[in-house]
Amino acid sequence: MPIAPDELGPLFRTLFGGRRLVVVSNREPYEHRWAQEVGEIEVQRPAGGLTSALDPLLQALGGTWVAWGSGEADADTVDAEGRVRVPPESPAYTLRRVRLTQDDVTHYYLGFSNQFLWPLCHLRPALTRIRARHWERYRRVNRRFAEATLEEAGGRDAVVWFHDYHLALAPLLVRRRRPELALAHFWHIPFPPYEIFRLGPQAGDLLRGMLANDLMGFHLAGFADNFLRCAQQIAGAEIDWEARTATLDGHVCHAGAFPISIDVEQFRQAADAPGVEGQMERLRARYAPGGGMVGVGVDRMDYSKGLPEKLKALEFLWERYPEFRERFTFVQVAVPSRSDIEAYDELSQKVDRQVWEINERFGTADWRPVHLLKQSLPAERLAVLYRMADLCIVSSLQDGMNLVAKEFVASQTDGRGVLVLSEFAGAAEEMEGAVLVNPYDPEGCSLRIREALGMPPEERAAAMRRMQEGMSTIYDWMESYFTRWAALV
Ligand code: ADQ
Repeated sequence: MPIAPDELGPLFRTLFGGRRLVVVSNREPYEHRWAQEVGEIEVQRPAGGLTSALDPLLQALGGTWVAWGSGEADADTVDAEGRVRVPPESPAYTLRRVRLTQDDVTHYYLGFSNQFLWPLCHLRPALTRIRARHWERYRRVNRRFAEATLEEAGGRDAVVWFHDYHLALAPLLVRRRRPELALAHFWHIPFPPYEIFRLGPQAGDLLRGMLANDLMGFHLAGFADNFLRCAQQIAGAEIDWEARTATLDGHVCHAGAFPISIDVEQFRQAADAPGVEGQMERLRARYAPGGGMVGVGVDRMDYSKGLPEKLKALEFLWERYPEFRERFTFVQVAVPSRSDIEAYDELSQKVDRQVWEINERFGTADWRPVHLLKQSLPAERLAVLYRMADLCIVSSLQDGMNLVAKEFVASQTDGRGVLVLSEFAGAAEEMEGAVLVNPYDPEGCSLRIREALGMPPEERAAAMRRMQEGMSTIYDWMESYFTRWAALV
């Protein structure tokens, strides 16, 4: 039975007693910005499955969230300690903002986190930039996060939950000062094999930081195993492979697989809301005015998502199988991401070029094969797009999980659509019913897309049902993570 969102607060209290929850992440759940009108401050909730799922839990428990204060008016809304109570309309917990300078953002965030750790963990060592000042800032900012976390934990017994690759060093800094605290970390991206991770000169420091946790969570068992092997080979930890633990300096860190998911109900309800059928008709009229099938892709503009590879596969499809010209249209939503980094800017230009070439080559007066929307869409609009689509293509070259695959399945309330999914997305391990593809092989991929488009309705519906029935929620994910963690501390 899936756990209801409002059962998580009571579950947490049962598991951890009166201990205070402190969540630590780079991204914050509320951002203050200057509104258009002079002198007005408005609040924005950055979109993201994790922030929207953790926010109600913190509201129920009244803990603290430590994060980078990235909004331009953030500093004007906090007290002298950098704290603000949120949500603004009915304050329930504390948001502790860590203030970063432009140099911090350049070197810690865009530099070490996104030009070293991100490409390394996504098996793209050629894209890494190793710079002493990136590392120096990463260490400094991790120290600032650790100090803020220690202040928020106070003298009380706290449970500290770190998120992601921006904060690999903070756990050790906290552990050294407060050895008795319960510390866990969830790593949202892949953890690479030893042969790749060791390429980083700071691999040992990063691992020692992470090993200070009681629990290191990953999406897949394979990532947890990679982490343990690195801990053994690089940091010299002692590994118990059966129990999946790494012991270093007398401290035991457990590694486990916790595949994340989404708020399934939210997407299902948005896809089934009143008025959606009219919206779907309008979308179809816009994208496939002559009828025919519509495919969608929804990705951040990131090289790990395999956008050029997806477009190449589509190009092969229209080239080799002309029957799909004017009968199959593709809508790619690609939200700009990290555009200050050269590799991302180049990718964006490459994708523009490819789309232009495909449209020049196969387009007609009445039909455009690919519609590229470089914008962010609210979850409700994504749900309508997902439900309308006959096909969704997720072509990641490497992906921790990939939530788009799950959002598409949750929104397919008519069971008409087919999920074409890269075998290199974590989601492929659990989504039985998806048509698996290898995005490095565009010709093979185009054949699989062709098969998917030709799949009879009963077969599509059965595959979709299988995936829908097998899908857990983000609340189940938290339940299993907390249950495991509580058993260790
Ligand atoms: P991401 O790399 O961001 O997350 P993903 O899991 O696909 O990748 O999540 C992207 C999210 O952004 C989805 O919820 C999607 O709806 C949203 N999104 C994408 N394009 C959008 C657009 N144009 N408009 C609005 N929303 C858009 C990292 C890891 C993943 C892992 C997650 C969670 O890289 O592997 O699944 O964290 O742990």
